[in-house]
Amino acid sequence: MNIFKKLAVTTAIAVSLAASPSLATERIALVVKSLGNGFFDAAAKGAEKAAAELGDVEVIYTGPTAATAEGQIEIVNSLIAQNVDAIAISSNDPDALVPALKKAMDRGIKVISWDSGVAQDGRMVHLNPSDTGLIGETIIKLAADYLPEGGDVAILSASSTATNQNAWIDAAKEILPTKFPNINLVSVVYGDDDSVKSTNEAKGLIANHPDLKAIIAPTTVGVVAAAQVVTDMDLIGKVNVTGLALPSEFKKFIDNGSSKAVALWNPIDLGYSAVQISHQLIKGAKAEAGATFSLGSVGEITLDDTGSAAMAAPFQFDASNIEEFSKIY
Ligand code: RAM
Repeated sequence: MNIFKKLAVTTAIAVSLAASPSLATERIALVVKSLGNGFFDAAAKGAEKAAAELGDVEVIYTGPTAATAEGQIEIVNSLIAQNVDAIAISSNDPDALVPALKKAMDRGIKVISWDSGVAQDGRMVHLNPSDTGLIGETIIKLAADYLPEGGDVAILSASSTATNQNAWIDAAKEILPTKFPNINLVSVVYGDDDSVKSTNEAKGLIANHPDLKAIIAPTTVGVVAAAQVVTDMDLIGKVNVTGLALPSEFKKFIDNGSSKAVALWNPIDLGYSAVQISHQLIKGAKAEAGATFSLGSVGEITLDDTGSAAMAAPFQFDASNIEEFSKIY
């Protein structure tokens, strides 16, 4: 008899002990497009770094197994049920997440998007890694720099609804005719940030476009898959792979010549900054046009009239520097 009473009391104490520190702790959920992506693992490292600097901040690193909006909606709903203090999301779709994120904001949860945005009414702040137009131009230039005569290029993207890749591809298409008139974009395909699908899409591009000179993959998952295909099919020197790549994952393809150069920004700084912004919103900062947010050791940003801000210019990696950066991210 008493044993049950004792157990109940012990459990109650255990619950209250666990609950009391977490009452003071801010819980910030870092929701990524999908788990198992090295880019997001690096961002999570930065998020942890910010949490450690701020103190009393817990980062919940989470995301679906596949890069879908449906998977993220389920996660957002469960974070609402857990009553987290903030949700910082890299979204698989600009619109599909809005109702769930609105519900979160209605409950007092602060919501930001980072890396890949949601529409303005689904978040308070959006943090771009870099200027969208500049990224669009950079990914084309990376191919054009090694094609003095011009030629056919194709894009292997992430998912067809990814806000960030779609914005970069639109920006690239816009400047192509004026800035790169001899570069011919023959196709855009989607590998969903999934290695197997990206590999198959890269093979399809090569089969369907015999004169293809470059594959541009503005995704760290797609770019590795494409370079592996070019390597395996003995196409090094014929098809140059470029785009946005994580140096630690991509160094071997600069080394083997399947790629001349790629670009990216610092994903650790991006995750770090997302947590810094979330923390300031929790502390009462207002997300309005002209508002300035500190990014801790990274600097600061000022919101434009869409509640967005951009970080630094993308950085280029080639044989001269990829070794050094591959040790960092
Ligand atoms: C992939 C993801 C991410 C993107 C990078 C460049 O890891 O699609 O959203 O920013 O590539």
